[in-house]
Amino acid sequence: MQVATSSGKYSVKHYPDTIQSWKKEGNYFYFYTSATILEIRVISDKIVRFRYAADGQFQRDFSYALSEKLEESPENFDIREWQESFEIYTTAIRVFVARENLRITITDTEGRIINQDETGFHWQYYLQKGGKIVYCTKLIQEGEAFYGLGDKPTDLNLRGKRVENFGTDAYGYAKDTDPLYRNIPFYYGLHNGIGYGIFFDNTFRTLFDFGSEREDASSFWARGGEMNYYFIYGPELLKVAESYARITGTAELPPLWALGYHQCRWSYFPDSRVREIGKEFRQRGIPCDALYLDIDYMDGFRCFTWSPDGFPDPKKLLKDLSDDGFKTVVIIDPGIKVDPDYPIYQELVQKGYACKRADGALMEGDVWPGKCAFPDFTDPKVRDWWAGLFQDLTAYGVRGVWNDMNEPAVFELGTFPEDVRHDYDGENVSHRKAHNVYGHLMSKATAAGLKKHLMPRRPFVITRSAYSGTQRWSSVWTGDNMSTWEHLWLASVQCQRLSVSGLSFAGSDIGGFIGEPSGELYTRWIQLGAFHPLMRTHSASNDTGFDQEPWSFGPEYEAVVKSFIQLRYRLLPYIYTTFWQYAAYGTPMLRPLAFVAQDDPETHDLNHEFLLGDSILISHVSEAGMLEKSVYLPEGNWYYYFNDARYAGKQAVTIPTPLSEMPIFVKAGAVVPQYPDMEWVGQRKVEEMILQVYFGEGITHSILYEDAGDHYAYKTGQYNLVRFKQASEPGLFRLKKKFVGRFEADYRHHRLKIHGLPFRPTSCMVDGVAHELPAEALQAAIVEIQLPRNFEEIILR
Ligand code: MIG
Repeated sequence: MQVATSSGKYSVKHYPDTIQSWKKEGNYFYFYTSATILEIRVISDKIVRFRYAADGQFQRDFSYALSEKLEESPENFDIREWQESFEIYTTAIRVFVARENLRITITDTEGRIINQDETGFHWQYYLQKGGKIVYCTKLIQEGEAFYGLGDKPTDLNLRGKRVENFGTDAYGYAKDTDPLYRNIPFYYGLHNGIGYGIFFDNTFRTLFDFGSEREDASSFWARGGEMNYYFIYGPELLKVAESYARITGTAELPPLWALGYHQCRWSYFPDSRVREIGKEFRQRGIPCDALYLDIDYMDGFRCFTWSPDGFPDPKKLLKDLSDDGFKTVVIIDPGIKVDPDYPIYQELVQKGYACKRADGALMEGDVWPGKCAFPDFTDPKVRDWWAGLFQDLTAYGVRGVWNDMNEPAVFELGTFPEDVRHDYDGENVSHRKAHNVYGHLMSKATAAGLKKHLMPRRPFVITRSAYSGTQRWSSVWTGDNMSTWEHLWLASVQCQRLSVSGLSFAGSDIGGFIGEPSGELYTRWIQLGAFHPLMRTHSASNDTGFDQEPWSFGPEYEAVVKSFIQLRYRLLPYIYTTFWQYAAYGTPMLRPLAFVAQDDPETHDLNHEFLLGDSILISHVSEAGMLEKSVYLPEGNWYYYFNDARYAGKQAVTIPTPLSEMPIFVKAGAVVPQYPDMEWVGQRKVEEMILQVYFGEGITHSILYEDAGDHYAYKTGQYNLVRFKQASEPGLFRLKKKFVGRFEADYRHHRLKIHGLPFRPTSCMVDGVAHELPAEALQAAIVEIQLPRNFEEIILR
């Protein structure tokens, strides 16, 4: 790779020479070559960090990505010396460091190669900009597939591609556009059934090549900073995801309403239009929880103000909306209008909180408000100040904040020039180093402010730009997509990719942001969106007056759209449980099939099929006029959601796809908890928790997590974790239930709906006592039984 320098002589690559000495300090190992140092830190039996000082000294060990509580558990590790190498070993892996050139080979305890350097660590001087370009190059193993890296709009498997992280306002991006908004320098490798991950924690522009430059080599590099990566062994890909979350942190539980349906537009204006939209939802009985105000709600696009003409009485508006069950989310951009009469601008400049150019001039650039200055979110004082600004918004009743344009985007320039200075928590760096964390830190400050001022309510934040770790405080959406079938496909791969990149709480602008979808496209998109952790329609059809609401395409489409939004609400307990798994363990909510069945190579290149949570498989319809679809089912048995037909896995099956259906399958043995119909979260007390139970032979575990859906009482034990175990056999259905926790749910009973019983039961025992049921109930296709909430076991035979 040649660097854009004026003279070729700068592009010489330097490689480490022989190890001359080494030392061990606790769980840190240091290897010294004549001019460079390699540090290896054992974090756990499966997580090891590599840091390479090409300068012969390490930089400040500081990261915006890391969870504050990165727990080390290095146990039973040590080092052995061999003639050719050093071997650091744990109970799960062996890391070999070649004496000759610091090349790394990592194997499992049986000696199977997990990951191996090709040329390994190397660097180039970057004379024009300063510092070094730092590289690491590895061998691609046979059949290796690569995943991860945030929002790249391309096939899930990145083999053969090169991608780049440099947050960009990618209005109307297309398939393969790169870079996009997010900067997630984390990828997975999968070969021979072995999965691992590499998190390259470097905030400069980073690049990753998976065999595009040279077929058998993968590389990652950064235009500055240090070679600093975490190696994570699985071997299960989902375990790698969980370890990545251990490093970069997990999300907090959102308010339950945030998992409902969101309606957005650029812009609903004025307030009367917002009220109309709200009324339409309620009159038509289409569930909806969140309404968004895009930039026009502000006074001349001044953040933290309200348009006196359009929104003269925001408090009243938000109160009325709230009485109708709507939570209001408002947009806040980073650009602060240069206006001497605008108090926030005055403070920003007087306090010295705005970003400055290298020579001290204010960093000014045009965005929506015209000329703007920009807070330096890399300064902790600025983040505190910013957090404080949310006091008034929350007092008006705002329940969520939407951070846009935070790549950061500037109209004439694209983004900030590289000379712009940033505090970077005391380090004082140029924009080259701070660019990829600007949106990450803006959303961090926003979330901190919202959390503080909404207390005891839970905040909801959605951001466009992100770095590794943003999941700790914000959700994301895929940005300015288009109303095309290709973009529907992209939305699916992007949300899956974000999910395995730590950012599960993601969605796309349903129907497409730019352009006008047909009723069919909108409907197919709603169907997919119903299974994305964040479900939001958004569009930019401001000038054309085109509407993009669930009822905009006529009654035939409206009916299907409504049925899928209703299904979303019925599934809320299941989706919330899946979110809890993500919040507790970092398990991705959307799981590409390669992550569910990594031993089955058929799954490695599947782009448009995924599991939401443990039991629901989705294969969305992504072409116009598609009347049937071939769906690959991984190992196990699967029920087609709409008719309970049962299919064996490890094969492709063809499913009819009338507009009213999309291939949805439920894993045999699963218990899927459901709510009764509701139009918004908190509309009324939940009277029963429905348990959709799918007969499956053998033992299957399912869970239900529940709490108040808001506030923090769950942190002190006010939650229930309900565990189901189905242990059925031919001629016998048996479901056991256990729970821990002390949350008092509103409902008193469960309604079991047992699907797919392969026999006609004649008796029903509940907790050891015969439970009388009318013969018709027992003989029905779906056996329906109401049981007290505290039942522990049911047996049908
Ligand atoms: O330059 O606020 O991605 O969702 O509606 C466009 C107006 C600015 C871009 C966001 C989009 C939002 C729009 N914004």
